[in-house]
Amino acid sequence: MPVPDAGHAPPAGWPGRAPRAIVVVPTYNERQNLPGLVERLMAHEGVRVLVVDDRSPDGTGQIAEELAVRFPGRVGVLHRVEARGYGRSCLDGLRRALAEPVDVVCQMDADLSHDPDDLPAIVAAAGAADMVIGSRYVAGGRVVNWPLRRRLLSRVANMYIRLVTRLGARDCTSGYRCWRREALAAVPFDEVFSDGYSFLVEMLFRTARLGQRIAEVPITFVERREGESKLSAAVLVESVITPWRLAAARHAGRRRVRANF
Ligand SMILES: Nc1nc2c(ncn2[C@@H]2O[C@H](COP(=O)(O)OP(=O)(O)OP(=O)(O)O)[C@@H](O)[C@H]2O)c(=O)[nH]1
Ligand SMILES: [Mg+2]
Repeated sequence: MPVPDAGHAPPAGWPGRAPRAIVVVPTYNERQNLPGLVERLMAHEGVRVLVVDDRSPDGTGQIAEELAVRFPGRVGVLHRVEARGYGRSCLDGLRRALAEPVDVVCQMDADLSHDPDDLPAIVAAAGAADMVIGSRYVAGGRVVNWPLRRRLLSRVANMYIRLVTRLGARDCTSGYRCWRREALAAVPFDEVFSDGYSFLVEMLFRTARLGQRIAEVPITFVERREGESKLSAAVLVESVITPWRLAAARHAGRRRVRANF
């Protein structure tokens, strides 16, 4: 039995009023990209930003503080002191974001691979879904400037994840996402085990597992122009193993041995 999801629902508006959104942005050495990203997000009404910085050696944390002064009440900064990690940073940021008076909680990368202009469509789609994925792999979605090797890796990774976990989403590894507040709050944060990028698969799995409606909205993903990639061997290994851990939990749940989810 596939993990339930609602397929690829079309964007739907929020009846009555514009939703209040917060965007969690994990950063590690993004000083060249962060100001431009935040400025473009600030152009959207009702949008706040929470930067989660992992003591970036290039001073991104300080730049984030300056942005918080420039956009009071709309930009916040979380300086992490624990071990560095994409997944842990997102988790800490999402948890903090839930304390804000918002209707939806989003996350996106700082390197401008995710277009801030795609945000309104993603947030709008959360009017009719519990979680929305900014997706490269639904009709209208695109990837720009990725070498063939990288394209293949991403495609194969998604096939692998879908096969092992039975998730229905086309783009399980996109870091551009949005949850309705209640849907995100229902995820048991304390049980999340991923440190690196497999956090994305784990959160999607846990959300789907709760029976939440998941939609995908097409995005154009553009390869970063500034700064460096942080992919490590440990993070890659974790990405290969995580789908099996999730699948095992699914089977255990079915046999009612021990439901972790
Ligand atoms: N806080 C925090 N952020 C991180 C960490 N690693 C990556 N990030 C951020 O997470 C986002 C995605 O990381 P990227 O390095 O762009 O990963 P990627 O898109 O797979 O790789 P690229 O092709 O280089 O863009 C970016 O905003 C990074 O700055 C980390 O350990 N801690
Ligand atoms: Mg990137």
